Amino acid sequence: MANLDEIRQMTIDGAIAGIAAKVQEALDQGVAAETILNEGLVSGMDHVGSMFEAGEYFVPEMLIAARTMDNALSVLKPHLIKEGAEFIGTVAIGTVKGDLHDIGKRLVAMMLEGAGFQIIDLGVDVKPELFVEEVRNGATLVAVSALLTTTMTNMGDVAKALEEAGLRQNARFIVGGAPVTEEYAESIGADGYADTAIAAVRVARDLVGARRHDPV
Ligand code: B1M
Repeated sequence: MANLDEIRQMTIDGAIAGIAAKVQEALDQGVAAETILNEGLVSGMDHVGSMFEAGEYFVPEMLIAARTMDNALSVLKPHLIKEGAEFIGTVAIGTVKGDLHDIGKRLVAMMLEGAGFQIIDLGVDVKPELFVEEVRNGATLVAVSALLTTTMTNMGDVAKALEEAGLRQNARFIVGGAPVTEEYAESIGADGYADTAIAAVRVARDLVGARRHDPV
């Protein structure tokens, strides 16, 4: 579809100024928000990553692509989340310590918010202690994102910190992000793993819903 190809290409080119109007145009033509996200923006971002690996793009180009995606998401957000969902619980979400990637994490936060979670977004490069603090304050779900093979190894520290604070049973712990796998999630003692933002909602609902029925 012409618009999706254009949106993909604009993401690759870093068309910060024009992307919002193009996304709105696609929405007006009836293209689903999820399709615009996955086949336009995320596909474009994957290509940016490939160009970086090939030495054709550098960090500044990745940053410009990220800002382009930010502008697109501001238009897409109301279409990706459903209003008026029943409150399910509070989630403390962040990108793991050492990692500055935040687009995927923000997408997960957006979807969880739409599903009825209250969101405490701790940002990027989040120390384990900050998650612990939010669980102490009542968060029932901890969601951690990692985009680097070198930083995903820090995810286990979040589970350890919760354990050491005596709060591991107070919240469910889910992880995700491009390099993370289900096996890895299990190996660090996570309660759940999701490969996409939409899958994260399903996993979060299952875990927090199930926990509500646990005898305490
Ligand atoms: Co970086 N970067 N980056 N980068 N960057 C990647 C991740 C990389 C794969 C590019 C590549 O080489 N192909 C590569 C990692 C290689 C590896 O470790 N295997 C890489 C690298 C090497 C680096 C630096 C080290 C580069 C350098 O400095 N030499 C550096 C690291 C800085 C740091 O973090 N300490 C770096 C920096 C950056 C920028 C800051 C410039 C920028 C990020 C800006 C920002 O986020 N505001 C950036 C970008 C933009 C990328 C790429 C191109 C795009 C990432 C993105 O936003 N994708 C990326 C290549 C790629 O992903 N193909 C790349 C779109 C987003 C929607 O997808 O985040 O995967 P994603 O989220 C998905 C799923 O993973 C999932 O849901 C989302 C969709 O549904 N998901 C979850 C994510 N979190 C989840 C949590 C969940 C569940 C699902 O539950 C809790």
